[in-house]
Amino acid sequence: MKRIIPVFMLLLLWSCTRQEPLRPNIIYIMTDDHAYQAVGAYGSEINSTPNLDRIADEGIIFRNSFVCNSICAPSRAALLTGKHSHANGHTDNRARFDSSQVTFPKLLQQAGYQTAIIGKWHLKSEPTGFDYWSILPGQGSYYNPDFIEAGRTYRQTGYATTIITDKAIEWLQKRDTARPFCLLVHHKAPHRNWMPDTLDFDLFDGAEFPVPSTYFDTYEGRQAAALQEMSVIKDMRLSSDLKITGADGDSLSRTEKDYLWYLNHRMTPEQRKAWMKEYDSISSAFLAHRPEGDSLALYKLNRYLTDYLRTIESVDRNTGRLLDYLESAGLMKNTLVIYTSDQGFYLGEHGWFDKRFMYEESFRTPLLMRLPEPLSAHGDITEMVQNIDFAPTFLELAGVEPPAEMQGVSLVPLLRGHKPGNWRDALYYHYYEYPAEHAVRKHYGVRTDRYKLIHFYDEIDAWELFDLQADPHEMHNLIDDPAYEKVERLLRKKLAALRKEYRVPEE
Ligand code: SGN
Ligand code: CA
Repeated sequence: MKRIIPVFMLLLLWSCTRQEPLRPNIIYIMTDDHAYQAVGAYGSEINSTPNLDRIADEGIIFRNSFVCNSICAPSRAALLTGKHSHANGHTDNRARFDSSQVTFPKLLQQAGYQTAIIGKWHLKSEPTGFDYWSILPGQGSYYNPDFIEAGRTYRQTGYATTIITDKAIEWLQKRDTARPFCLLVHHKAPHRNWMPDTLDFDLFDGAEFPVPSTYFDTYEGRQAAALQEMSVIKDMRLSSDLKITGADGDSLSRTEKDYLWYLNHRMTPEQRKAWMKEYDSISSAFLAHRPEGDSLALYKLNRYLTDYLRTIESVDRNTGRLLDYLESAGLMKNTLVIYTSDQGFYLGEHGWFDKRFMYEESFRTPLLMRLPEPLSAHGDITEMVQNIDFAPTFLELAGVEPPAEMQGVSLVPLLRGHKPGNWRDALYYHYYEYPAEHAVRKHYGVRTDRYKLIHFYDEIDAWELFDLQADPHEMHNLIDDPAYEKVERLLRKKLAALRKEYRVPEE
């Protein structure tokens, strides 16, 4: 009897603390290059996103969400595998995804989930682990995009963001309602060259956006930042990026020729007519008073942001359509809805567009979640999370033990409203794609809640240290400042420990 009581007590305790897997539906919406600076819920000063904000208002907003490698295909590989780039083998956009690896869609499928992916894929090998996939080849097209579906390529007339949303809703309508599902909706927008839907041409007309305080950065003390080729002023093209035609005179540049070819060969006559009406008048106004110097710099920023934000308007509107569908189908209660981006982006900060650097604007992503019942977290989550955490999170929710090889951490305790005392206190980051477009040098680094240490290596050898509290825009490299010697020592130790923990090979 004496022995039976403790066993009985233990069993009782176990049954009380054991959480039944929720097995909710999962809808993961990911855009391509959507900066948190352009999301209403994050305090955007340049646009509003009421439908994205609805996810945050009814759920949670992650204040510190990051990627492990700020570029498209590696970010997608990290999402699928729950591993850093060196561990999943997908370190840059040129790689081909090794689809024989363990991924969360495969494991969800084995656990009885229906899985689907619609939209941008960018991993070269065919998707595996999905019951249904309909993907854009490569970067995809904003207008009349091609889709690859079960080995067949076909073109669909319309605007990519709307078509991808239509396809998502159609798939939801046709699915087997007896089983939970995981649907990945991967938009092309707002990727370069920022081609808006003709519906959104009246937005931001003639707008003058606030100029980031770092727009005219001269990169003192930051060697790699000075060497990049992603400057709005120097590298952004008037033609394909800003849609100004005729500025080249008679000798059209290759990019202008490509842009015109796209308008003439990809668009329908109606789309082209609406497009030309909009951009011919913008081009004429530009050519009539050709701005120069600082006024050209500001003109380019405003023109860039106008089109970038117009493409986001369509993402917001279509996300609203998807949320409305979930509501009307009675799916809100048992579906986890996530909105995020494959990485952050520069909207003129440091004078830039594009991403790649470990600096805050491209390292961070927006991350909003609307939770299924009974997950009870609400409002802000401030713990540092990273895109390698999605896979273990989805698996835990589905009642599947995440494989030991996954390096991310399940976010489920945070979604339950708990504040785990031992949450990670530092993040590891590593960017590899050099030499390549935009000329961002290879680098890796560590970020804590207050400091960041970055090592640019290979062709250059430069260390940077930032105090994010004193210098949130990362303008002052403190690596040679004796007052920060102790901080630097601790960060180097932390970095070495993370590289050991994640088994990062020596460069
Ligand atoms: C294209 C863009 C680049 C961008 C890469 C990677 N150039 O090559 O500006 O950095 O994609 O983007 S473009 O002239 O073709 O638009 S990613 O999101 O796929 O990583
Ligand atoms: Ca991207």
